[in-house]
Amino acid sequence: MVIIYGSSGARSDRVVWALEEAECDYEFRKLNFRTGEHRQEPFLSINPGGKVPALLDGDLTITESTAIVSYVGRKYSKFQLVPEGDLAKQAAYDQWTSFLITELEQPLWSIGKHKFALPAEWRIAEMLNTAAKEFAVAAALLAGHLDGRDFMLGDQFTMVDVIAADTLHWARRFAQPLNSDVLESYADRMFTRPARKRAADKGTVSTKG
Ligand SMILES: N[C@@H](CCC(=O)N[C@@H](CS)C(=O)NCC(=O)O)C(=O)O
Repeated sequence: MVIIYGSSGARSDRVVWALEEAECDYEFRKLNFRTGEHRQEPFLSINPGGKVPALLDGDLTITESTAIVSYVGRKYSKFQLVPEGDLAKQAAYDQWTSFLITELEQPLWSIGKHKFALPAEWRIAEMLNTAAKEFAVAAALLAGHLDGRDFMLGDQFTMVDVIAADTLHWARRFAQPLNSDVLESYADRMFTRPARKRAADKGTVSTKG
């Protein structure tokens, strides 16, 4: 059984959702951020960066949420949650994964950090407008891509949908407008998937938003 270290509302949400999509047995180990459990041993020996998610699968330790989500999809390949064989589809999967973490999540996380996550004395209010503009540009691009498509790669759900929808869920939680009916309805559709609901019922992921 795989072990996933995380905290509800953290990037471990996307991994738990991915594990549910893959119908993989897992044990969720919740770290208490308030007491700084993630910055102490034994967790630091698992991820010296002190961040979640981290996944243990036998002797293998993986960090970085998008890498873990893709690993889960590849390991449970019978569900075809990560493209195999078709080079163009693989490239599209990689392209959108990179876009989501570097173009969409990055300004959103800047907003989160400077609104509430960083210690108050580190926050820079002037960051917020710039990050909101950058987020709006990326969100508009994503909306253009999803217009007329059911899923990120067209007609088939893949793990890149987990990353996209989880990031849109963050935007909702941070009260960052999506300004797009396409994105709103896509996020709603993804969040009513049985696997995401199972994760929510287990209490390991955020349902706010
Ligand atoms: N790029 C990493 C980011 C991981 C990350 O920043 N995790 C946050 C929770 S969402 C964390 O553990 N923060 C604790 C801290 O920085 O002290 C990923 O995608 O997994």
